[in-house]
Amino acid sequence: MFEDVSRRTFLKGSAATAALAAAGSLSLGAWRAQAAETTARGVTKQAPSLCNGCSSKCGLVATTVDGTLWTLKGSDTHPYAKGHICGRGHGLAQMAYSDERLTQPLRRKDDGSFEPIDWDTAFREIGEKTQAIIAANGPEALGIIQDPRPSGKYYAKRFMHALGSANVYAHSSSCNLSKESAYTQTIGASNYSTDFPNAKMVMFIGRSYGDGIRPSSVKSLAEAAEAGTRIVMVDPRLNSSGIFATDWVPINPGTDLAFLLALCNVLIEEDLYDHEFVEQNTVGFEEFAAEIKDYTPEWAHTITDVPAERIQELARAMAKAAPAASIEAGWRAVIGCSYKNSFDTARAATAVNTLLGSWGAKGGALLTSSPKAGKLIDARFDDPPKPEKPRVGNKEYPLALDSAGTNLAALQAALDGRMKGLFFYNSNAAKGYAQPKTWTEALDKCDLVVTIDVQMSETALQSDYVLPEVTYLERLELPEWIGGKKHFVGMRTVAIDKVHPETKTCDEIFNGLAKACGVGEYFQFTAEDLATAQLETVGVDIEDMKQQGVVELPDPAFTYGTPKFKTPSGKFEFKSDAVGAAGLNPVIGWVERKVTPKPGEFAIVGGKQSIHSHTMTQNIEALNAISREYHMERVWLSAKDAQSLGVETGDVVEISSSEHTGQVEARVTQRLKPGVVFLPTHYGGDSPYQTRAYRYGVALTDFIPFDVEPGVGSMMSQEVAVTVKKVEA
Ligand SMILES: Nc1nc2c(c(=O)[nH]1)N[C@H]1C(S)=C(S)[C@@H](COP(=O)(O)OP(=O)(O)OC[C@H]3O[C@@H](n4cnc5c(=O)[nH]c(N)nc54)[C@H](O)[C@@H]3O)O[C@H]1N2
Ligand SMILES: Nc1nc2c(c(=O)[nH]1)N[C@H]1C(S)=C(S)[C@@H](COP(=O)(O)OP(=O)(O)OC[C@H]3O[C@@H](n4cnc5c(=O)[nH]c(N)nc54)[C@H](O)[C@@H]3O)O[C@H]1N2
Ligand code: SF4
Ligand SMILES: [Mo]
Repeated sequence: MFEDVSRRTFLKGSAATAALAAAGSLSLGAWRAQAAETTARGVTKQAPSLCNGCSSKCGLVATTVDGTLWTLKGSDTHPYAKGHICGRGHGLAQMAYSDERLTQPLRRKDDGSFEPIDWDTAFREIGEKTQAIIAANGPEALGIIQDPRPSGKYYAKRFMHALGSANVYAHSSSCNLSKESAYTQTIGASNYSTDFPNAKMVMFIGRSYGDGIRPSSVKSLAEAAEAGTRIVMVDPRLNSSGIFATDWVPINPGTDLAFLLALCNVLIEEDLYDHEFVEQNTVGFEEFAAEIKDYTPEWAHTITDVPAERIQELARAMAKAAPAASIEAGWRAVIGCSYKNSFDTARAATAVNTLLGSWGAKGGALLTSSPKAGKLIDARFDDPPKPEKPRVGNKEYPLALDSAGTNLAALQAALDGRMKGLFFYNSNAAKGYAQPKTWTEALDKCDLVVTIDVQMSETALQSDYVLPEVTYLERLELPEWIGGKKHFVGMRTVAIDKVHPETKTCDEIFNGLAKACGVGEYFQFTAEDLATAQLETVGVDIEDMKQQGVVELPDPAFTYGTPKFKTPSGKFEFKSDAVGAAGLNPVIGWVERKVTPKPGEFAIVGGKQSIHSHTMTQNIEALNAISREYHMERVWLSAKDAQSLGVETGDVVEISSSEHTGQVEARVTQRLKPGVVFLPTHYGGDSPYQTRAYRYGVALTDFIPFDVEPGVGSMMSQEVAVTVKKVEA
């Protein structure tokens, strides 16, 4: 429950969010004086919400003074926040008050500029154009792409299905699609977690809790390090989780699959694997063992540049620590969407865990369950009929996780004229999901492009209509169901007063669009109506939810022990018929990355920075200012390569690929493997409406040729080689 807070609580609040109310920078003394004055003057309130800074959607509590945001604090009860939100979570709150927000609907003119229009006109024109596309090409010529948000994922799907189209896509092809698709084939679940409190050894394959932050993950890693757990980071770069690691294993980018197969080779050839687990719980072991016979540590060394003895030592140590040893599940980078072999790299990671017998073991790799709402009785919430035709892309990319699909299939369909109308919700696909030039070409060919956003993103910039949503702190959304060892439900409530009168909430926008498109009968309720009904099914009163923000649901009674693998065989699948049917090797085995840098070229890898999210935060005033202060946009070069190129920190270098040439300052470091350059992924904006982000730094997506991972549909975000040279001053 949130009672009104005292002045003391304010003084404990974060300086980052205080900067929202206090324009410009203040000394602590001046800020305290202003805090005291403001709180004495106004009415203070607290309300819970969920951060929108990334897919973690951490719980938070917003404190307002007279309806304006004053401070944010991480929710104590939210399982990902555990009392904290990260720097992005604080900074993102500035979005509500940004001077560069979208404040009214816009229509693009022939010359590419935008003119404000009213909502009725926007809805009417979009409705007419949508209906014209359906009449001429059928509903399958329409699609929607969204980065799943609690209300967004529900309304996007309902809207498309009501129109008769199955073309609903998440952002995943540029995030975790290969991983989630691979795990679905091997373990029958799209993700798993590490039992950190009991683990003896954990290996990270290109995943950094210290950069790609979730507060609870950072906490569990720090505690494991404190407890003496052996923590191995396999990464061409010593990432910011390095302070918690016992081992850094620098590796050639895109070769992790060879490393993992060699670990398996040692475990099998030296007979260090868990025979009982393998016999009782797996299929295809014989074929797998035959497949990897030649993938010796010596073989892997020639590909990965990791010494054979190091691979042997790591495999033996994992076996010794088993079953309290595992490969951590990863997220994006190498197993998520980066290479032609990302899918098999992810499969191989789960194979290691299987040989160690760590599934369901204390200290091992855990499969947990998730809660969901029960069946709703009210007929208003009944689903629209299932669309007749399957989603575009299902045939070409049959391994893509069903709940995500691959938006790149929609892009390909737009290029060849099958897709005529695209909607985007909370998604900057045109800058983040594949080569931007290819997106531009595809969007140019569409008859209708509609983007629902809060700022003028690169995708909005290329849309016919731009619809402004209120920011996350200004809206109530559908409940967010959170799984794990315990179950929770969280929710956004209206935490701050609406800032711009002509902005609307997600449900208002989709209800308006649906009505204009002639399918309003499926949208006869508000998000609050539906949230109330969904919460009732689990015995939670929405008024309690509005107070608490996060509620723990009945204990799912998690127990250790071999989990049920929801695969076709009911077992771990070293060999999968579905993978074979998709044209890939049914058995987990070696696949080479598509592009291997030649002598004189560099591999380029990207990665998160703790204070930014994707493209969304680059224009946030406070976060952009921090980036500029610390030159965070710089490309990393290893000391060895810098020396041979004659480059020092602060020098401008030119990076060139087959697709793009860009200039940026260099940061020379010992924390990177020679032959590799590292580019933070949050820079190089192309929207002139975002003046702070515009052309500040360079973007990795610009350098990547458009291509799609076979069978799976990921963007292969690092399949390119670059050259680097110093730009003489
Ligand atoms: N600060 C911040 N945190 C975030 C997000 C954010 O945008 N910003 N987004 C959230 C989301 S949606 C995601 S998907 C996660 C992503 O979380 P991560 O997957 O951890 O993110 P990345 O930074 O892309 O990659 C992690 C590491 O992989 C390394 N790497 C790159 N290529 C290779 C390779 O070929 N092999 C190996 N072994 N390592 C490689 C990089 O050097 C980097 O240190 O972060 C989440 N948290
Ligand atoms: N260049 C680049 N591309 C990337 C990444 C990267 O770091 N850099 N990361 C990759 C990863 S891991 C992922 S998960 C994806 C993420 O993909 P996206 O979710 O598309 O992430 P963003 O690029 O941040 O774009 C989010 C868009 O949503 C808008 N937005 C923010 N808040 C709201 C809101 O409340 N309502 C609405 N309607 N819109 C809102 C933002 O203004 C922005 O235009 O991107 C991938 N692609
Ligand atoms: S990890 Fe940070 S940005 Fe992501 S939801 Fe949590 S607080 Fe927000
Ligand atoms: Mo992501």
